[in-house]
Amino acid sequence: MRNPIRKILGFSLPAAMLLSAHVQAAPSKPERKPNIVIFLIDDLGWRDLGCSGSTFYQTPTIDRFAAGAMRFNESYASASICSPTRASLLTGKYPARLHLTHIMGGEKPSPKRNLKTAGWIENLPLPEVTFAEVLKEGGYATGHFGKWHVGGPGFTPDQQGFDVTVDATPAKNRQDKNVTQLTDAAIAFMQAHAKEPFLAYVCHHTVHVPYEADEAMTDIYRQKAPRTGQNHTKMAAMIETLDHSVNRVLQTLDELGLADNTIVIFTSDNGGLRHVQEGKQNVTATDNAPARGGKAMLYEGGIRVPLIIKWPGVTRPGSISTVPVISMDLYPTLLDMAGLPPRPAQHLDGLSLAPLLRGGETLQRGALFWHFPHYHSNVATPMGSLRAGDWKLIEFFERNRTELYNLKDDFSEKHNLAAELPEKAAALRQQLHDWRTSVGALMPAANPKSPRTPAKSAVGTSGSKPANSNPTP
Ligand SMILES: [Ca+2]
Repeated sequence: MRNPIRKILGFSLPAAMLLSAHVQAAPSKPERKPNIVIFLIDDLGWRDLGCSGSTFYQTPTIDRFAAGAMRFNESYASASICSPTRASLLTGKYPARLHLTHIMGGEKPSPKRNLKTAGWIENLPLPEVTFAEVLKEGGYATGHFGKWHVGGPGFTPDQQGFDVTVDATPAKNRQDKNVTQLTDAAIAFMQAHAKEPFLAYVCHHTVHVPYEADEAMTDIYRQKAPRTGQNHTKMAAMIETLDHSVNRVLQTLDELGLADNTIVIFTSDNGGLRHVQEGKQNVTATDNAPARGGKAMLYEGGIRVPLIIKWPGVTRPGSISTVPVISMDLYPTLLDMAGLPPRPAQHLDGLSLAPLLRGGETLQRGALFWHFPHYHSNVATPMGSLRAGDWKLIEFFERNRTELYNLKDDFSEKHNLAAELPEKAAALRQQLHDWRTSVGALMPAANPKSPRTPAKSAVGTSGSKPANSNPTP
């Protein structure tokens, strides 16, 4: 048989040389690292978007964005309140491992409480290497816009890898939780760094209390608010304003010609707040149904959050993952997507979601854990939890009591199976205790000033002082 190559060239070349000649003939452009935009929303519940089932809130931009991205239907926050989730996301570690398990300014020990709250740190230690520091080292311009809440003076975003940090200026009569101001700053940053890879970490203060919204927009929702369920008109207006922010940022990426090389992530720091005091009334802030509970609780409503990721050219538009994932997974995921080597000594508790974003269906992980050894107003007492497969166990430390649910059969956590399945409950409880020991979690102590003495076994032995405690206000 005649060699077709020889026929064309008049002489024969080894195949490898031909391949090499071909590659050299068409040099590819040097690959530019993808830009990264992360929206971290405050207190936005898992069902507070049109694409996740809300019929009252209007989020056309985020819904359209989700239709072109991957949505994680079983996404969790690392904690049911702000600061621990934020610290966890930045470091890739469980809040319990960081000993940053409560909010800045959280409830201190009180003689009225049954347990003496565990110690915690309020300032994320500077030796923690945040994902921003790694991206900065990797050549990224890094900007932080909005809420920080993991450290006071000396522990600010510029100390943790952000070149630029802009927070909102509190202003009288503001109508939008400073969403417009922060969006303007993020857009100016993206425009200024359009020619180099950038990370824009947009941490809106919305939709946290106090509720502030444009009156005309609120009025439109007043006309159509249902009597029950999601019906808070200012919340609806705040969510619409948030949608406008996302729209402006995505439009800017289009205008700069960067949309095809920008990873966009949208998520929240904890579940939706269920009730808010307005005057003498306790009204519905948002409704996480069919999930039970809300912010500060370890029921699904307190820890389930939206997570939508668009990795252009990789994620299949409109795809949905049902693998349980958690805030600290974002750190190794970001390094993976940016083509940077992992930092396994840092993001100890996170797993890269890149395999799922590429279309895979599993992650090699046994269970997810939560630890809240504190009190939070009248909503939360000290507790811990784990999810393993379809099983969910919550341990309440005050009463030394557990609740066990099968989320597949009972997503709303209505039927406590702890008494029915004592062996299952005991095994999961042991798994939770073993995990606490493995991460050095701090436990509440008995409160000698309390009129009631808690059951002894509910109180931990890990001590109540954080080992690396830094000054707390
Ligand atoms: Ca929050």
